[in-house]
Amino acid sequence: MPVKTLILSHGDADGVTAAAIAKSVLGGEVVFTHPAGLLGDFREFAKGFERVVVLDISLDEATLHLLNEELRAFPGNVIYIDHHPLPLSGALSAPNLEFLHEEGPCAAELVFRFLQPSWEMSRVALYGAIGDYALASPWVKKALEKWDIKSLVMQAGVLVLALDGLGRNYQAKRSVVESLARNELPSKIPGLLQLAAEQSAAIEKMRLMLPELVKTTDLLAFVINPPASVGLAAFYAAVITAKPVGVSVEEKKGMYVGSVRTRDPRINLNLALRETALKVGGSGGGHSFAAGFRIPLDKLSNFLLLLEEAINNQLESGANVNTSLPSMEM
Ligand SMILES: [Mn+2]
Repeated sequence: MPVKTLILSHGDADGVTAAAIAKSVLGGEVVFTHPAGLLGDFREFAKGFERVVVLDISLDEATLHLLNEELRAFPGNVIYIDHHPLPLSGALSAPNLEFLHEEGPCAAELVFRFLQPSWEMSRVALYGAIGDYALASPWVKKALEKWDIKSLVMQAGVLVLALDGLGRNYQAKRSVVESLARNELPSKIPGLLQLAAEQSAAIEKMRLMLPELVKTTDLLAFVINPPASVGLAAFYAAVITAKPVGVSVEEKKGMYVGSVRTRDPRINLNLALRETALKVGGSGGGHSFAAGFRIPLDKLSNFLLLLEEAINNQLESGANVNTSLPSMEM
């Protein structure tokens, strides 16, 4: 009898590919979650499973201790694989928990290395690496030598853009995980090619509209409710205004949910967001060059002021030199 497995994973390309690789080895059901929702989703869905696998979910400062208690009380085993910087207050530990954490590689690469599926699945891990701009690892460099780069980049692009277009359509994302777990080409999965083309066009349209939508301060370029991906709105907002940091937010369920991007290796967005979001009653974090946050709607201007101040402090102290800035060229 296979171990009854629940996979709790992030809904972006890295999370979806990580889930597909895990599913190809362990089987199981997939539920998508996010840092602030993990505790609630674990409580809601883990019951009745013998093993829970958590993938690509940044540990949330505010709920860390409650989550740890929840994992300890779970009668089965937990595998937690992630690559986001750890909270300042520590990590998880429990006798029934395997906690695999490494910064630098994407989560899909870590899952591949940990679970050792057939080599064929390395292609799926590479889609995740491209989605997360995590191409600098030794494993990725070796794996890239064994796949034709043209098809690989095309397939990764189709997958990443289509997943972006699917948004919160989790049912469709679960069926993408099924197909990827069988290593089917993204362009052969019904609907993805068209969705990717539409998403690409929407991003291009947004990029061309950004000069009218973007506002700036000394260090920040920001966009409220962009017509396409908040991550790319933040990225292009910084690029077109030549500001070190781009911020974009959209309203979701009475909160502002946002993305922040930088190309400046002296800036650590994870640290800046973890402290500033908390100060306005929200939560935030991620990677040093790409991170996210959720804050109450009425706190946006306050939050932007605090963020500006935090970034300014980092630039002046020069303490957070980040040498692993990934290539954004791909
Ligand atoms: Mn990731």
